[in-house]
Amino acid sequence: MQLRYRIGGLLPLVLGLALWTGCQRKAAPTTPAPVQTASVPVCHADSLLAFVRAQTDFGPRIPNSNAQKACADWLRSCLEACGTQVSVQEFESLRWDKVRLKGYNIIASFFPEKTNRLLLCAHWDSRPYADQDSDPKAAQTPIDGANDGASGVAVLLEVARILQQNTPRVGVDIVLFDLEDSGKPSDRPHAQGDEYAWCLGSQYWSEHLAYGNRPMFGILLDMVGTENPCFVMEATSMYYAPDIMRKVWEKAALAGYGNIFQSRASGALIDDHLFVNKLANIPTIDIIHYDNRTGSGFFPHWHTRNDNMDHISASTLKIVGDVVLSVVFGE
Ligand code: AHN
Ligand code: ZN
Repeated sequence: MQLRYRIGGLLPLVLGLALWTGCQRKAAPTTPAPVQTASVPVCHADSLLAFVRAQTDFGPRIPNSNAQKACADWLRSCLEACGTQVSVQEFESLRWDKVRLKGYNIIASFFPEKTNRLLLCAHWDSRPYADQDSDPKAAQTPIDGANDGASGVAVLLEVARILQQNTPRVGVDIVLFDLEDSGKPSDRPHAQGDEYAWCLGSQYWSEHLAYGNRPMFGILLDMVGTENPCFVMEATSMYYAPDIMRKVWEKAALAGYGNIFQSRASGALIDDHLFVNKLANIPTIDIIHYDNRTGSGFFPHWHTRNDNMDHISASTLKIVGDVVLSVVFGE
């Protein structure tokens, strides 16, 4: 009785399994082959860290300084070593107080013959004033800008190194903007048009863009290297390039970084992407550490003397770099 019961219980299961495997076998020829995803190269954490340190070792890369010129030369040769054409766009702009600043935008064009192209950009200058420092006496001190400046550039130098060995279907323009961070110090009275005192390099680049193979879209990296990163769907990016934002955030989520690339919205920021969108008409998003639940909204050491190498995280840099590579090699 007990035995018959057991057999009776097993039989449908065995039959069911046979039918199921049979179905599987029959269905196989008509099932489309899985989509072949091109293999995507990844960043090296050590290399990323070394690229940040190499920049901060010059000291603050502030306008009209020796460090600025030395770092510009180094960035140029670093990109040239990746086997591509590099040009340096020299220009002059007026600071908020009408002081004349010399600037150097550094432009590397990978696979210039390709018509479908992407723009990857970051600012390489550092802020001349630690005007958010807890010590007001530091307000005149220039900062290292390890996160605010060097982090985004480090990711792009690593992408450049990888582009030397791996060829995506699209061409890539890497543009390192100068004079992003010379905006008015926070203790000065606010005036209309102050936003134009920021992002002088991207304004110049966008206004002097030669017609060629224009990038289809752009990604700006800013403050992408601290511990506990938080990237949100920033409103200027969502206004000009919502599809790009969703595309990049989807790639990040697929890679398991949905907790870092959050689907929350933020207010509109003034950053280089605003001018690239407005003046160059290239839909461009900003991957920027922004958490509107805390103080300034930016990372804790923003515009302070503590924005230095001590607070740089190799794993954050690698996460951002790998997401950028998944976009570049997914196009
Ligand atoms: C302003 O604070 C106006 N914009 C933030 C953009 C920025 C500053 N990125 C780096 N430093
Ligand atoms: Zn800044």
